[in-house]
Amino acid sequence: MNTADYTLYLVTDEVERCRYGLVETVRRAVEGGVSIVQYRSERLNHEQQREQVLPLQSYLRSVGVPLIINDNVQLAVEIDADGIHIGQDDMPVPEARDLIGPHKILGLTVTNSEQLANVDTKLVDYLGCGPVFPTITKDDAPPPMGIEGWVELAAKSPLPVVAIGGLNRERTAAIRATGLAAGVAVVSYICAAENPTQAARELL
Ligand code: TZP
Repeated sequence: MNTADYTLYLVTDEVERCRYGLVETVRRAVEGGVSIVQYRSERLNHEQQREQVLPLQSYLRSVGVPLIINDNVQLAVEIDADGIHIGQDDMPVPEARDLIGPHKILGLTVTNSEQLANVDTKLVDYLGCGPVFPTITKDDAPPPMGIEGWVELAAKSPLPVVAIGGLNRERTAAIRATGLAAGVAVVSYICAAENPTQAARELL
């Protein structure tokens, strides 16, 4: 299994919703303690994503923070990212693992027990579980599972679980208090924050 520090997992928003642009917002957040970053764009095409992610990758390499690419497995391979995160409707896990090789991090989104039961623990490194709370960031997100729903899934998980969806300071504290989270993942709480460094600190 490949491992990473998932404690504070920043998923990037579209650049126009990153208050200080992509790299500067991430830089400020890393200063506040972000331990891993996922590059995510639902709007840009492959070339645009590549152009946008390269400077981010070069910054993250300089500070030793891993870069995960959302969905676009091909891009992750091309730029030699540290890993990928895929959803249930994206590329099948075995195909994604074949493409990235055995040493990269592979994260999978799980939203219910049936999906959890079907996870191939030999191929997947961690699970993203959510949305825990309502989110305005992901248009096609399923209904929120609440803390109880999240605990039910996380308690059964054979892999490290990262909580996502509508997380702020109080909700993150509640998730961490369960003792079941390998980490918490946020988009808007950090990307839209006036002070991303402070926002990140609040989630630790
Ligand atoms: N997957 C489930 S919820 C979500 C993703 C990518 C978005 C979370 O964004 P926010 O702004 O932290 O609620």
